[in-house]
Amino acid sequence: MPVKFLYFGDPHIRGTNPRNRTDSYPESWKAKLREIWALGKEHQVNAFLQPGDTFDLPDVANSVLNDAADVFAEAPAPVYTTAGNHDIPGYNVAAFGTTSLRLLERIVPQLRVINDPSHPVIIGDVAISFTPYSGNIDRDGYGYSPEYELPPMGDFYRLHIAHGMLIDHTPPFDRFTLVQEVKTTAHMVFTGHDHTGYGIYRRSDGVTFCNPGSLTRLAASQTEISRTIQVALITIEGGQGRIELIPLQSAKPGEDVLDRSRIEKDQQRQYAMENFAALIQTASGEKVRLDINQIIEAVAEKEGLAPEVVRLALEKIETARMGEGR
Ligand SMILES: [Mn+2]
Repeated sequence: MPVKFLYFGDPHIRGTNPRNRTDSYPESWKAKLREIWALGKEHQVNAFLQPGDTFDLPDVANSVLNDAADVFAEAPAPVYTTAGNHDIPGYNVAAFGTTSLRLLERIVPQLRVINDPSHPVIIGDVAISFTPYSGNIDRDGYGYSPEYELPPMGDFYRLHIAHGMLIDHTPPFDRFTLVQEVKTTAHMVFTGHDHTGYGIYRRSDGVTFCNPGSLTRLAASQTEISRTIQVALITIEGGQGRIELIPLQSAKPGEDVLDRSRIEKDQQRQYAMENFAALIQTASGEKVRLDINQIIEAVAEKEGLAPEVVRLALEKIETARMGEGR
C-alpha cells in the first residue's frame, strides 16, 4: 500500500483583506482549504502536510480563530504543520504556547503542530520531521535536515518540512539557503516561507526538494499575479517517492484578486528605497539594510546586545506592525 500526503504552502489565514486584494480574502482561504480537503479525500491521503504560517499573525481575533477551527475540523485526515515566522511573536518559537496556532491545535483534534525536528511523525514506513522558523534557520544551512538518530530509523523514507528560505537561485538578500548546496539526511525536503516557490527540484544525489508556493496571493507583484496556486501530491511506495503538482480550481486568477494599479507604485517605492540605500552606502561605506529585522540584528551585533533584548525589540515591532491585520 502506498503512503500518500497532500502538501500545501503557507495559508496566512486572516480576517481582513490584505492591501491590494479586491475579492474577499477570508472566503478565498476557506474555499482553498475545502478544495484541499476534497482533493485529499479523492486521493485517499494519509495526512495533510504544511510548512507553517497557518495564520498571518501570532494572535488573531477570536472570530478568525473560530472560522479557522470550523474549516480545519472538516479535514478528512490529520493535518501536520510547524510554526512559521508569522505564527510566533518575534523569532521566538518558545512563545508558541501563547499563540493562536497553539489554540487552534487544542480545538481541532486532527491538527498537530510539531516544532521539534528530533521527533518525527511515523506513518507506515515514512518518517516526517519538522523544523519551525527560528533565529537559527538559514544560518550555515541549518533547518533542512531531520535531527533524529538515523540508525534505528534507517529503513524509513524520510520527509523533512521546514519554514525557511530554501531556494534554487541567489536572491537579492542575505539570509537564504540554496537547494544545490544544502546538506540533509532526508529523501525529500519541503519548504514554504518563500511564497513564489520553485516547484520541484531533483538533485543529482537523489534528494528531491519541493516548494509549490504559498496558498495565497498576498502581495501585488507581477510574480504573485501570474503564478499558479498549486498543491503537491506525494506518493511513497516501495522505498520510492514521487511528487505531482496539482493546481487549485478554487484559486482565482491573480488579475481578478490583486489591484494592478498598486504594483507600479510599490515598484517605484522599492526603487526609491534602494536608490536611497545605495546613496547612504556610498557616503558611509557601510552596507545599508532595508529589512527591520536585519537592522536590529546588525545593531545588536555591533553593540553586543543580549539575545533577550533583541527578542523583546523584535516582538514589540511585530506587535506594532501586525495591529493592522487583525
Ligand atoms: Mn509565509
